[in-house]
Amino acid sequence: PQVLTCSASNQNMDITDCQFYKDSIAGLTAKPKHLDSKYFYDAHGDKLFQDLMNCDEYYPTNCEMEIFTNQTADICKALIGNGDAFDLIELGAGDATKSTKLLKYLIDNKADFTYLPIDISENVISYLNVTLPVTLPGIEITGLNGEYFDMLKKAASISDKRKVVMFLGSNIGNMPVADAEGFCNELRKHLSPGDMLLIGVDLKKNPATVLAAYNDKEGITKRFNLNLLERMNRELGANFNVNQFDHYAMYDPESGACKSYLVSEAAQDVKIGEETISFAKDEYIYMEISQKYSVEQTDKMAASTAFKPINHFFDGRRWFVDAIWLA
Ligand code: AVJ
Repeated sequence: PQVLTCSASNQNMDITDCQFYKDSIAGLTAKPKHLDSKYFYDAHGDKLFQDLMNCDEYYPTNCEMEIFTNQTADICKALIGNGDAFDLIELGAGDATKSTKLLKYLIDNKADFTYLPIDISENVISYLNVTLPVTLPGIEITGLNGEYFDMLKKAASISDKRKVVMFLGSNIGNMPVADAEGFCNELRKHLSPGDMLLIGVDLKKNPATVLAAYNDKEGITKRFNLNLLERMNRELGANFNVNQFDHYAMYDPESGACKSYLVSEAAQDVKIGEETISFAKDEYIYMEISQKYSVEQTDKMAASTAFKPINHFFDGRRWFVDAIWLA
């Protein structure tokens, strides 16, 4: 099914029925104020995230690219297993640059698989459906636009093949640890023994390195965060003045939590639909967590959610791990 947005193109939709609206109001009327980082990814946010991946300080993408470039065959052989047909499902595919490394190897080696990218961004899925058959001739692709578990159910309803799920780029980091564990538990319930998860996790490292990645000099991370306010202006008819908000990032090396906030530089009122949201000067909106783990923590998480970690692939600096978890 199509995912509805609340933009002007859906004039017939009552804004108060829109999930983005409901979540935004709930978050901005809560104490402390918060928003959900999954809404970062409209077309503008997708573009800003691409810029982020290309900026000097944002290392996770480069680490995972290095792993997929240097260890392509080992990773793919582990995923192929005995060679039976499988569904390769990617949660949060984005522009699929990293997975393309693996997809190309799988196609060149005649692996029998269908690629099912799942993404919350409608923009991303239509892009992949059009471009991947051109860059990867012979690929079988079914793009799924929606929430992860809804789309996993849909994937299971159209095929009963073995499932290999990819959850890359430390997307798992966008949940606090307890939620991440709940997520892996839920994911495991959608899988059967023999299915696999290839999970990319950003590891704890020098705190200055982590913080710099979420506080880049060019201010791309700031614009990436502010884009969510701008998206509310575009799609919900809100009237945020983004010049009145500053970005604040922090990293706590003990817990591994890296968090982003937007701080109101003045006392101000913002209208969203029928609601008025008041900000005190210096009041913050908690925008995003990017949780970092130790390898031991990821292994424990696998075990406590009924997975068995069977492979670990690291970059040269051991800043990032792509692990294979067997269901
Ligand atoms: C796409 C969720 C992996 O948390 O590192 C990048 C998003 N936020 N810079 C991350 C993000 C700020 C990114 N993930």
